[in-house]
Amino acid sequence: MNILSIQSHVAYGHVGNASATFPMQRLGHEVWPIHTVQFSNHTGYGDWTGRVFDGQAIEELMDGIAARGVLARCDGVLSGYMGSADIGQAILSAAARVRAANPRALWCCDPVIGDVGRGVFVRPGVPDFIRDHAVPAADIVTPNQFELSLLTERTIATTADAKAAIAALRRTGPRIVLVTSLVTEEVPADAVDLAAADDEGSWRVRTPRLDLSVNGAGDAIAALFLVHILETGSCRLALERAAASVWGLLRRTSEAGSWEILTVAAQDEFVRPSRLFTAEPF
Ligand code: PXL
Repeated sequence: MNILSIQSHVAYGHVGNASATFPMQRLGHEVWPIHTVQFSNHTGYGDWTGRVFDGQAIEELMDGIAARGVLARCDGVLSGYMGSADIGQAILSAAARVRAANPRALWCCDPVIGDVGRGVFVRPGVPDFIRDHAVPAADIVTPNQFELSLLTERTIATTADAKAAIAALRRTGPRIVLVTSLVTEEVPADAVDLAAADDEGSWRVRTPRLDLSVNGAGDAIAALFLVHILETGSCRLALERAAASVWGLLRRTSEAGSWEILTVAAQDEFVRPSRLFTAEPF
């Protein structure tokens, strides 16, 4: 398959395209990465160098790819960290161009806004753009709990709250929602849930909580979830596979005491996860 992946890139470490591209390639897919920013390292370090590209830079690359006559062969669009609302517009138009060329292509939008520990870490204007324009147009969205809560303007304390928020988000447009980290009152203190829903139902995978704080894992989950949806057509299988691979990746990262996820060293986890998880109805 061919996946157009429009997100940030870092030279050092693994977030954005530097987290998402290789797992998809390792699973045998062609990736067409377009970078929305090119930074030295992720913003969690507090300082970095590099620059944010603009919407025009992305349009130019889309024009060049379209000129190769290959857009009809694009099976999926993956988007993540936007950098600015102007880049968001360019992503929206890129997804529309792919869909016009291949109506079966799916757009998976990872609504990168922030997380529970760090709060909002994107520029002003980006969260509103994501809520009002990107999410409604996407086929698949992959918020973490913080982003789900912000996008739906709901407090998520219980499983019922989470289910209601997922349903509310699906009503705004996307057919499939994956919540990449869910900690509600019902989740044991030593666990983290992932939950996914589509027209057929909703499922949950419970993984042992790992004691680490790294960036870029959500970017890998969204990438893996999209390719497994494209491969299997099953939300439930895609949830199980993406959860197992990223849990294995994080376990290896935690054991190594690494500050960056071990995207390369733990690559076998993408193909044959060391531990499997079974999804339950949610
Ligand atoms: O993982 C999300 C992400 C994406 N892109 C950049 C980031 C982060 C999180 O820190 O800094 C540049």
